[in-house]
Amino acid sequence: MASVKLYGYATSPYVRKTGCFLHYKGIDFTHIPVNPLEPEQTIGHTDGTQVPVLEIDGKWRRESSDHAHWLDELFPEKPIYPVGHRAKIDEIDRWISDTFLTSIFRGAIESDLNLQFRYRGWRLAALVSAQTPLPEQVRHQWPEFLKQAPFIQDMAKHMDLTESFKDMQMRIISELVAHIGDGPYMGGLDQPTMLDLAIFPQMVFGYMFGLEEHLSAAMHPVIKGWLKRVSQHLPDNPTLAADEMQVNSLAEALA
Ligand SMILES: N[C@@H](CCC(=O)N[C@@H](CS)C(=O)NCC(=O)O)C(=O)O
Repeated sequence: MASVKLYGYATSPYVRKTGCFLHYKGIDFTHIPVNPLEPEQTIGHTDGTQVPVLEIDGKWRRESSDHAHWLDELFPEKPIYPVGHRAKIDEIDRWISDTFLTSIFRGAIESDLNLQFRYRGWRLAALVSAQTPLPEQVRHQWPEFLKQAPFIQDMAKHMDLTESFKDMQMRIISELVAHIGDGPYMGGLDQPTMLDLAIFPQMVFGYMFGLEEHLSAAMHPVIKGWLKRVSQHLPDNPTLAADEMQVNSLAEALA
């Protein structure tokens, strides 16, 4: 049996995305939590700090979308990048990478470190600390760390910050609804693909792990129906965050 390791912290949307590829395909893997302040302890062999890193039988790769392609090459069952739909998948995947996933960081880019942002940052620090314990002082300063993180500042350079945060969120939700269309899965496909598995964990993470009080995405009937369908292909906690940190049940929110 292949040795499959996924290195990363569960607060990274990209790590959750690769985690869902593995869960969906039913591949047995080990999640190796990475301490974001001391990544060299776990991913020093990559000579870098970026996660997720997927390692299969000693070979490793970065870049979450490439992970989907690589996994299908090595484990063809339950394809998530099916031949025959690749042009459509590539197109929507560009939207996911350039627009949807980067939008998750907009709050860190624009927030003025108000109390709401600090609570969010502290909760994220607690989620990281559950898997790679962080000193109390570091947890306390997590909101500041988030704002200063070079990779987040780099993302800001590629965002249209003239569009308000609220307008951006509304636009992205309507674009997501259009990509789901009549479903059952994104792009009108009959089975989940890397597209659904990239978005799903991001939509549920905040609610399941105490960053949001309500599963706001489920207020839209199209998104709620799609969340229900995708959830049936994944474990109860597909996010890689520690089970003991879960505060809300997804199944109840989707009932
Ligand atoms: N395009 C990459 C983005 C990965 C990424 O931005 N990861 C962040 C965590 S959310 C990271 O590792 N940042 C630290 C760094 O780049 O040093 C992918 O899809 O895997």
